[in-house]
Amino acid sequence: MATAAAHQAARTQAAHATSDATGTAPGQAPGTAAYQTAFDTAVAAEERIEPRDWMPDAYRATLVRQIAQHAHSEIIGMQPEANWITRAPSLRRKAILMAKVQDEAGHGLYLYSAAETLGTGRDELLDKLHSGRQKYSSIFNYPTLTWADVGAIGWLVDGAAITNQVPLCRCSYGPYARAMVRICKEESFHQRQGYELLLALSRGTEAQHAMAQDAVDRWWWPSLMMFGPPDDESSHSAQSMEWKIKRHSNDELRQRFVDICVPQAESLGLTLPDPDLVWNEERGHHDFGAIDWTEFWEVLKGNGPCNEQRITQRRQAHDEGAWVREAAATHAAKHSEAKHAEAQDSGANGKATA
Ligand code: FAQ
Repeated sequence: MATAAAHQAARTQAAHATSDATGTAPGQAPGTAAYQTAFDTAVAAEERIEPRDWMPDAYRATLVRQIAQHAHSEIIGMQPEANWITRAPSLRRKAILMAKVQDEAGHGLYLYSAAETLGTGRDELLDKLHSGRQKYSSIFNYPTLTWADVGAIGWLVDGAAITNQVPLCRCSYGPYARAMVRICKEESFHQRQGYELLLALSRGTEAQHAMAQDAVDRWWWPSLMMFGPPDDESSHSAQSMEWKIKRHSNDELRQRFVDICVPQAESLGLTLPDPDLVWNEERGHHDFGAIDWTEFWEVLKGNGPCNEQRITQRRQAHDEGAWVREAAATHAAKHSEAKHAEAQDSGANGKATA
């Protein structure tokens, strides 16, 4: 309550400053400084910034960048796993995988909607994705070579996503934080299905165990890269943490993920492909080997194994869906015309009887 009161006071001050043009720094619009104070107070007090609140332009731009990149990752991320739907080894596995891939589409929708609350439409964001002006997560530029890759994605990629995204449930921007609550619940199911799938393979025949190990060998390092560049090369972290968009640095979350995975790998009977992975008593964390950041930056530049395939397939899916978008828009226009006519009719009737 105390924090809400502080925020309210700052807002009142901002409103007052706007009306009498006080609290204005040189070069700022009247009242901007007071709005900035209200914003800073709200962020410091752990209050949520909502779509109609004033926010700095750079805060808005950072959110659009991150949320768009996140949304794009969800929909591009459908491709590697969808590759295995027709070849899932049983009806049960197929049903689970279909549900998971559909969930990813849903996550994309929540996130594009969150970006829309910042004044950036889905068409514009998709256009930027298709023309390479916006990114999606590096992880989805690797191929899914065997059925075990579906398990490795669930365990490691969804596991990394949860580690990164649970703190985003406390992001300072309300719509993004609320979208993340539901997404994280679903990601937990995804992570469990991957773990269970890998466990079945690991405890299966020798060939199945080898397939599971091979998948983990290939997905481990790219999963660590998902958390982004090391802190000293992360251009956005410091500002994003100050704004409480991000709550932890890239390296902190990466370390948390490694510490979570080590005992899970032991339970799975699989080995993480890092000879330098060792418990450090002093730090209370696992030390781990050097990440190949050259590979990460190359993937970001478009030179990963599947970059071209992923974006080509995405553009094709978008073009093939044009008729659905047109039909939906026509239906919505007819529906709104009918509603409008109905409202006019009842207005006219109301006047006639008055
Ligand atoms: N891939 O300054 P930072 C999922 C870029 S969802 C590509 O550290 P920031 C679910 C970054 O954009 C996975 N680019 O950046 C699923 C920036 O470039 P820019 C996606 C990356 O934003 C599972 C530059 O490097 N999750 O997996 C990556 O502070 C299975 C400098 O980096 C999210 O998007 C990367 N990995 O921190 C779906 C979570 N890392 O924009 C289907 C939300 C960094 O200046 C199947 N996002 N870059 O040109 C975040 O938490 C943050 O944006 C980070 C990056 C942590 C990813």
